[in-house]
Amino acid sequence: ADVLRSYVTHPVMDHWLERMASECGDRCTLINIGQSFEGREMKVIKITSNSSTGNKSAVFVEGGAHAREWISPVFVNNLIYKLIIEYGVDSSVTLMLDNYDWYILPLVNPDGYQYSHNNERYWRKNRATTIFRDCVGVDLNRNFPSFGMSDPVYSKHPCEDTYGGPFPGSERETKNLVKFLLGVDKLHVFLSFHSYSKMILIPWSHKMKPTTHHSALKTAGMAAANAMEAANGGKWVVGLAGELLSYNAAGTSLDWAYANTEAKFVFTFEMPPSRSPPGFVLPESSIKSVVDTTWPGVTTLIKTIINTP
Ligand code: 0X9
Ligand code: ZN
Repeated sequence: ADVLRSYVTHPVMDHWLERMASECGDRCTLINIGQSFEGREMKVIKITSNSSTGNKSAVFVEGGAHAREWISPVFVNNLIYKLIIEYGVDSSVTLMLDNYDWYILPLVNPDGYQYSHNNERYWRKNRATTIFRDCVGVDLNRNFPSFGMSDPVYSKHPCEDTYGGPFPGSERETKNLVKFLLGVDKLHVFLSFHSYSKMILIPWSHKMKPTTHHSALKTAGMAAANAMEAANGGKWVVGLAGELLSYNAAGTSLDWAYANTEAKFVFTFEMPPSRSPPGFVLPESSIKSVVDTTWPGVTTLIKTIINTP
């Protein structure tokens, strides 16, 4: 299959992932982690190296938690493509795969993603029904069963865009991902791709306080930001999620992964552009340059983290 350079619908993206996995052969496995509210399969692709001796640490990558942030899944698919095609060709890819097994979920929210194609371009949440007939959807990035949920830093109202759900971890998509991640051995790195802002966010997200890993996270994030700037990606900023975005958010996958898995290198990339317009509606003609300028951020981040306990 060819690299994705357009904003495709869910069925097309799903087919693309299936083809990539089969063309990849022994180095790849597709893992169905469960179905979304509307019954779409959530598929994680596991990518390894030939020289795999087993027992490597793992990197997990998620995209498409928010339906309208289309650059996220397309970037994650480009990441998958590079890890498959450029192993043994590109030295960064080879290093990243020789040191880690990669688990990648391009679409955390397949129902919302398809709805943003068919119905409402600015849709954010999933498509679960709520107690209000006219208000659909839970913000999956407020639904992770992490602490800080008692603070009023997510919406309890089903009609709002940041509705956290009836209770933490209520959503099928969240449950599937939580269950899967708790089963990943030696998870070391957790990367979440969102848009937009050109920021690298580090925890905590539910309060403006640093974690005990703050300086290591900040150092790695700064290295990534510098690499993206050097690749003509312009200025990226790195820091506490709540501080940079000026609001706290509970129930994010970032906080949950940090608090509940072995992974302490947890980052949310708020991808380009830096402002609106175009905001979430980044033209397709920008995909290639965004991929090319963001990719060095990922490779540099991983290289900085490798061998850091
Ligand atoms: O609000 C979110 O879920 C994320 N931003 S987005 O524009 N992609 O929706 C970021 C959450 C990060 N945490 C905090 N802002 N505290
Ligand atoms: Zn988002």
